[in-house]
Amino acid sequence: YAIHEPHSFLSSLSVDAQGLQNQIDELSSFSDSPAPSVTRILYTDKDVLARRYVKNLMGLAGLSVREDAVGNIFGRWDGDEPELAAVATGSHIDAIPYSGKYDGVVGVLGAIEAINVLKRSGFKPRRPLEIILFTSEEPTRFGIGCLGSRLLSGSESLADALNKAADSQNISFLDAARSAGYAKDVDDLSSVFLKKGTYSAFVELHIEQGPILEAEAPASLKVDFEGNGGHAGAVLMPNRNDAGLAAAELALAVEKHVLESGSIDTVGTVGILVLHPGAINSIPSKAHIEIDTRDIDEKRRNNVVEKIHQSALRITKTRGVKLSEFSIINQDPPALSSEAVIEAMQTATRELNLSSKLMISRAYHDSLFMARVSPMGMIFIPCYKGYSHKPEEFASIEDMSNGVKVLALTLAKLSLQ
Ligand code: HGY
Ligand code: MN
Ligand code: MN
Ligand code: MN
Repeated sequence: YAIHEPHSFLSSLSVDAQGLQNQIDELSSFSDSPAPSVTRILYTDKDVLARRYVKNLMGLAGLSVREDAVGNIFGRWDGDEPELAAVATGSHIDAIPYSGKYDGVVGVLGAIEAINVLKRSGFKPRRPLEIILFTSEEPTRFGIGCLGSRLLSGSESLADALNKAADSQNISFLDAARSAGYAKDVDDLSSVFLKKGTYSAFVELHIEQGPILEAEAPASLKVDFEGNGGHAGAVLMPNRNDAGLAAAELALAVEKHVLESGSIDTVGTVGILVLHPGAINSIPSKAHIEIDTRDIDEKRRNNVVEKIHQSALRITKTRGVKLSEFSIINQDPPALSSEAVIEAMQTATRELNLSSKLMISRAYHDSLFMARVSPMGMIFIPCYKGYSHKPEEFASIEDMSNGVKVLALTLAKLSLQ
């Protein structure tokens, strides 16, 4: 199973970089916000169109395509020994509101191009190669990040939670999935769980989204405060228990606890703050806030979560509001890449005369959960000023083309092991 002479094989790795850029541009047109921003939320019409676009490209690449009950999409290239555990790669195409067109997409369209690069070079894999388009890596619609990969990695709690989950319009997860053509006569989502040993390795190509190295320990919290509300003019200050100001105080407490952690690696923000009834002259009677806090050190991150909880309890006392919800949506441990996969990626990079360095990802990725079921590694390509989750997100054709070549060569190596 030796691949061709390294030099001739390496020089045969040619990426259709312009074609890849055109596909990225075309995929970005399936969006619910005006260009250059991209908004593509799980199971919406635009998400369904984008999925169809990707499935078509997988078919054109000669991959056999299948989808599971929640819409994880698999494109498979059987190798000489199809019964062996496959080498997998992939990422996501859902996009948070008003974000960019590269986050996740580079790891899906780039993976298809990597397969085309290998096919064009005449390479024949020993192990099957499989591309995975993970359903809903972003937490937008049902509040949980990495929904598809979390299920694939066997999360019983998520399989149960999704049976009862609903979005902000009160559409249940299963109804939303069915509207997109999934979860047909399925009510037990554990059918999505991967069988042990399905993959011998998993590699994800992704834009950097900001520079440092290891895996990330993300946590997200939902908090609701309730007060009596009332007329913004008539109720005197001593008689108020303003839920909005309670939420504002908790948001500032998040920042305080994060900054007090003693490490630059601790981060936190409040990305969602909803006030009810939402009228300028009505004292908020309800406030709903969602908190995202992360660290590369799990203990330090858990310490911040605990302090946020203490602050929420303190605020209910000092402000006389009710804490009607304080729930930890996810509090995930970090994941480390596998030495063997790192070795394959570094060798590939060296053979392609490209420079590389070990990195931490402060963003989480589907790799965080694939690491629970297979040796994992990630290939990051630079992106303009590390910008991401905003329309200015940009990766150059050269960097994407280099990323695709490293991915192609890494997949080739891992498929021969
Ligand atoms: O939030 C994240 O880190 C990822 O982009 N969903
Ligand atoms: Mn993202
Ligand atoms: Mn991403
Ligand atoms: Mn709530």
